[in-house]
Amino acid sequence: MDLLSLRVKIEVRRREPETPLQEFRALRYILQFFITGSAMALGFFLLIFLVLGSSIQAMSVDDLPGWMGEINSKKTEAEILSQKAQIIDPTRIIQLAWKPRAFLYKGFLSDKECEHLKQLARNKLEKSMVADNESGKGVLSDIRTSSGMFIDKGHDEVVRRIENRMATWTFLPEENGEALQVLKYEHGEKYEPHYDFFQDNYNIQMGGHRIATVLMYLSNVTKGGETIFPNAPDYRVKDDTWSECAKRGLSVKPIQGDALLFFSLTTEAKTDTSSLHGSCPVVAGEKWSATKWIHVDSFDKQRKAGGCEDENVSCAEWAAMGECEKNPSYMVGSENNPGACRASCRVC
Ligand SMILES: O=C(O)CCC(=O)C(=O)O
Repeated sequence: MDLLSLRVKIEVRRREPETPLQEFRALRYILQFFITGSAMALGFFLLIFLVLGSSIQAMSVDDLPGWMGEINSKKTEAEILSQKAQIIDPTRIIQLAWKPRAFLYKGFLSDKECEHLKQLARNKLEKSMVADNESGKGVLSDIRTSSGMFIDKGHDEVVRRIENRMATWTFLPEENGEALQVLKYEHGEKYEPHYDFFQDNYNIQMGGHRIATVLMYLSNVTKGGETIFPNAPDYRVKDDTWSECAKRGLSVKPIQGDALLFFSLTTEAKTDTSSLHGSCPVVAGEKWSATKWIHVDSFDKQRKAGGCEDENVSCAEWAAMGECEKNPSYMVGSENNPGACRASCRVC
């Protein structure tokens, strides 16, 4: 056989069609290649996903700057809590009435905060007093039969946080608030309807009238203990879950954690008689509440009667604009309640 015919024979052999077994093997290799490749790729992505997932879970919102719109990622727990304390959720606020202006904030305090305030008060409760209309001094009275005590402003971190939250909600500065009063009403105890604005010349000297009150409920009450506004209409049909007393006017059931904000002065800064309010007697269970009275002016800074100082850096400017004549109660005041710009108004 010459070389040429041998080559032709080899070529012919090479081009011989593959047997079905050979075709099957080739197909199997291709399939194996694809399946192994896809499984490896899938495994690789799964691994990446697991590693990333667990590290994201281990991070908090504070490890991901900007993740939830926050600005500073390195904060202490106290800072985070106080930042949260500032957050007011408008979806939890119910506008109850415009006369008086009254709003209910559902879940304003956490259960822990309620417990904390009750714990601070528990061993220090004394029979409540009311302000005497003549002298303004505290006196015992049948009008109010609860027991109470005061927690100093800024007493601890929790109290500071709550006071800060109240200032944010009411848009009224913390310095205008009195110390927090915690009250406990037992069976049959009540607070007859009264005004929070003053009718005496003594109390008004410190911070002027009380403009608003924040009343926080620290417990649930089985029956009774509702806060009532007898001069404000309430068109709801009240079933047997309400006490008889609560059926005479706008009333609010004490629910642990809820806070009631109402204003004792109108938007024209006049005393609002529709703000008459009280606490119905407790019929079953006991009622705990905490009250913050807020004044029109700073309660922390006590004015010295007869003193001759400007209390605001803008006094001279306001006086030059004629405010001493246009706004005498604030600028000049009276002997018992001196104004803020006596020096610039030249009345001392
Ligand atoms: O406890 C209440 O519902 C009313 C309390 C109150 O009237 C007050 O503290 O001024």
